[in-house]
Amino acid sequence: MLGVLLQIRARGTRSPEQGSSLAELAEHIVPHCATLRSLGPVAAPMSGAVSDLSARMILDSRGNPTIEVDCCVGGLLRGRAVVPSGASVGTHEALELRDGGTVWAGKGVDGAVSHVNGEIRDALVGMDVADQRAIDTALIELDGTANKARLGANAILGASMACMRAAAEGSLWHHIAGSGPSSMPVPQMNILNGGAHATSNVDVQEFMVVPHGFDNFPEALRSGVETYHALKSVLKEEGLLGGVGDEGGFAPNLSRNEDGLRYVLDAIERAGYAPGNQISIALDVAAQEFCQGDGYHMDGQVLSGTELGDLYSEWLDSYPIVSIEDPFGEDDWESWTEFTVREGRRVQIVGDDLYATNPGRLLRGIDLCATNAILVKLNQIGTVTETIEVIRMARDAGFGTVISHRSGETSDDVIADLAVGTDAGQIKTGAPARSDRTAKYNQLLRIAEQIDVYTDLF
Ligand code: 2PG
Ligand code: MG
Repeated sequence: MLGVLLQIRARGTRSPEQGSSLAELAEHIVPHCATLRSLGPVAAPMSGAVSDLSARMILDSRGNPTIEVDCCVGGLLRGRAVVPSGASVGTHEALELRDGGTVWAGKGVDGAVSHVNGEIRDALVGMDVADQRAIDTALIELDGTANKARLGANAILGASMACMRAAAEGSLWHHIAGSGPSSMPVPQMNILNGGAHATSNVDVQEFMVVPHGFDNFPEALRSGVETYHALKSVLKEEGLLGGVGDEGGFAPNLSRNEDGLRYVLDAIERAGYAPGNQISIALDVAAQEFCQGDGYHMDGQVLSGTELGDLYSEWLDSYPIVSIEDPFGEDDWESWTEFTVREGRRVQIVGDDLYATNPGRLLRGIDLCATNAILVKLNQIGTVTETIEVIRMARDAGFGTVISHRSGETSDDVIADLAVGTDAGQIKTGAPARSDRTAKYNQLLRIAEQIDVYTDLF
């Protein structure tokens, strides 16, 4: 399979007897099933019924409303979760319910909040908080739509994640992993922001550094942070230093997109690291954002999918790029396959908008050899159980798995534990700046005190 070169699967296999963890829960899920109803029984070691569930509106990192859910067991607050929100949102994602109208510029979440405080609370109170599968199945059935449009994926995911947190005794990553493998993920750190996350002229949404050539996570993180600061110096010298984008990376205007690669490469060297050996580059092109009827509008040109793929191949020849996310539009399957067949042995090709963490779309991608990796976002699909199912399916196909934040985030750090507890191998969570981004890195530093497995994936 195309992911072989990346040796992602070499990171360990899972035993079929994995206790009652969420990872094991996913293990039991028949990969091609459309619903969760057919799951086999899973033991629930931690008991306790949900005694209350309640939601409120809080603000995210862009100053937009989002939903926070509290889960009580035995009358005590045991789990709290906040739902993130995207800017470059794929068409195939589960629906994020917003109120519309003029209040909060249409982005209010009063409807989603009232769904949690009403129907969802009524359905979940009394259920065993440790039975994530039953909780998520109840949520899916209660909603009754294919894309969670009735109750809202934000309402559903908030409830699902709050229950997961409430069920965890001790570390969340350990609760997720159970007796299965866990590891510190290699981060993709978005230090130069463009696309929908910045007001610059840069089409490529994310220029990231990937500190893979290190013995442990804290050292890798430090090298990425030092490179972030080095990039600031590089851009300052060039007279290009302005503000930062939504994910904390610098957001300069550039003459052409390739300049972003050049500046990031300069920064890696200036920070004293070996490009390609210690730190490489990853891109999230988010090409759907500049895909129009007549082709891809980049650098003032209109390119076909084949021409855009050729441009990426030139970049691969010239820069230490290990991963390209969303190089083509979300429905341009042909271009994806053409590029992956040609380049999938020398670069990780990640589907984000293409898959939208949706098992059906992932299966199509596996069949078509459209990518060799998937980006995983909890709120694209809407429940914890379905997310872990998708991770399992991807791993079984030999795909790389990258657990991801959204551009609209909060201090909720659940993706750090999810990445570790599912042994995903990679995490994408922005620049090492702004507390909505550093919350995840800081949680990973805490977890690194307990786990030292850090594998060089590239
Ligand atoms: C992406 C994400 C996160 P958004 O495209 O991968 O970086 O952006 O949340 O805006 O979809
Ligand atoms: Mg993306």
